[in-house]
Amino acid sequence: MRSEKIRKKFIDFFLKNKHKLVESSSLWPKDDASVLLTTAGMQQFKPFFLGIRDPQIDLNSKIFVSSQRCFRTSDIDEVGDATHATFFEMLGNFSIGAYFKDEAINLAWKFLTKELHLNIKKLWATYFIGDKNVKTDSETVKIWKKFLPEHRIIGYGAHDNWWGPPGKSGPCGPCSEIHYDFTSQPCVKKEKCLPNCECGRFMELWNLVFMEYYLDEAGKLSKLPFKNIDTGMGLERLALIMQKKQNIFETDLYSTLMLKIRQNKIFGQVSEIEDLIRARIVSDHIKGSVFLLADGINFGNKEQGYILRRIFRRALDQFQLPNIDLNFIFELVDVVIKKYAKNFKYLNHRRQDILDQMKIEFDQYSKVLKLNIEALVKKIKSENSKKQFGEQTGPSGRHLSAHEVFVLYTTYGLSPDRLKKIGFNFNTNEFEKEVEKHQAISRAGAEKKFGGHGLNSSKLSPEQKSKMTRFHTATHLLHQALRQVLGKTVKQQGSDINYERLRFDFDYPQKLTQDQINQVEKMVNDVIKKNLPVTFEKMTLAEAIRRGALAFFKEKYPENVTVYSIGDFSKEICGGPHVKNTSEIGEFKIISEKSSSAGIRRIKASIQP
Ligand code: ALA
Repeated sequence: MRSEKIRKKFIDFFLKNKHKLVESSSLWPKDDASVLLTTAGMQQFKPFFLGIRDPQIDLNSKIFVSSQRCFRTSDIDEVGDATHATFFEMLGNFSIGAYFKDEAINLAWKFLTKELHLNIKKLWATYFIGDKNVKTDSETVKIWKKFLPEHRIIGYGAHDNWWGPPGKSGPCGPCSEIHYDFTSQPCVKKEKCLPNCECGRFMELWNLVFMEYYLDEAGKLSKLPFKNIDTGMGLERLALIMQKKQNIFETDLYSTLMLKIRQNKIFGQVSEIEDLIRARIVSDHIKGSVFLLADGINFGNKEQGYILRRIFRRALDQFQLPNIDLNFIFELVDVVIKKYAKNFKYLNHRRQDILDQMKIEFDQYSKVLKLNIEALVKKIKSENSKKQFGEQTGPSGRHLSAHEVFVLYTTYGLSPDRLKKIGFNFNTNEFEKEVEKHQAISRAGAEKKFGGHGLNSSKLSPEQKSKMTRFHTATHLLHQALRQVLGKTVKQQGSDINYERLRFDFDYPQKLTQDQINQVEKMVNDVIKKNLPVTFEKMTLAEAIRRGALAFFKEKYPENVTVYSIGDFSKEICGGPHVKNTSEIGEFKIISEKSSSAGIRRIKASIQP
């Protein structure tokens, strides 16, 4: 069964069970500062889990199915083995306060055994044994006993059976995993060879998360407004089982890529196993690069751009120098696009941009590879010892401090993988911590920029502040007008204001027509001319949602919120500040409308006095 069919079977099964299909969201979750990339199907449902948006109002359903594109850096060092990838697709079903454990387990069981006819004897389940905060999940055990013998239902602690939150805070909960048993022969661990054993006998297939908790930044656990379901099953892993393969790279999701890479002998004289592992790394990393670029991420030294640069250069690092050939990389890009374009239609439109960006990065990295690395290392080491910065490593020798690796990386683009390859040693964990430290600093900057509109900055003149306030109110009008003209599914994905223009990102699958742009602009100006009062009220979050206020989630909203209303036209949860009357805004003009990334449009607008 090819992957296309498996994906379709999954979606059709849940459609038949009354779920609503939602498209995969972007790999770049722009409105959520708590994560860098989309790592799970639940990402786009977070505002619903948190209770700050109502799925019934937004999407006219409470239960959903999706095949979500995901990217996880946590598994980067695992890539090359049988089952790990950085980019993958997650098949999932979701319930926002509708069904819970019983139905979720029943549905999963039915799909695997009745639709796909998996051998029941191969399936095991796990559950959460409890900890000091949450008790043993005996309800789940009871449900599984309807389907599985007791010895194949195994309890684990939070390490294995508590999922989330992705990032430091967010929705989370105990989970139950379904594992596939490749052989019934236990390893040397004998009766302790159980799901999660590292011998390779078991593969985690499907994770059912009972998402009813919220973890805040301080580590405090509280209940979410509803008991939700979030499930995820890797399409690649399911394909491995359905296609009776030994590893995901032999499934149709990778086979053409793998064949092309291995036929071209790009790695030089390496052992068979080394050749295989390098081919897996290249196929995963090129695929991941294509998808990250397609979602509008560009190569860089920070945040998402850092991740993209890291995997793309790591793919190039596998080649034997000087065999790297950009045209060959481009051929691989086309293999990826061809394989996925039916399901991810935007890939074809993004192709040229992907190739252009890759060329720039490729040229830049080629220059780096020609540098005299030994001399650079020497230079950095001597600078480091002068500054007495962090761990001291001495002017010579092959050991580098985390900070030195970081500087070599950010200043010269020398990837840690390449440094290791040419014989330098350093502590990778310490290096990752150094990166994380810098990511955190830049993220904190981004959050500040997002939250406060910079209005408190003392550098702004009173005129500039007043203009930004007018832009802020105009942004609410624009948001509402877009929803009226294009439909209720339009949601804000990002907003940025300075005293010259407003910028507004929202999800919408295609370019707006000139007629739609005109209609939106006119609607905003008509409201402005009506001299509507802008008022605010404080209320509970639940009340705000009940009254239909729009919310733009980033973090969890507090229990009490401020709702700004502009006449009857718009109602939004917001911290302000706003003008008192729309007449203060002036004439609203849309300057541009274009794509900001896959499925996201960006409008820039100005106001005339
Ligand atoms: N969110 C869950 C996971 O990623 C389903 O495993």
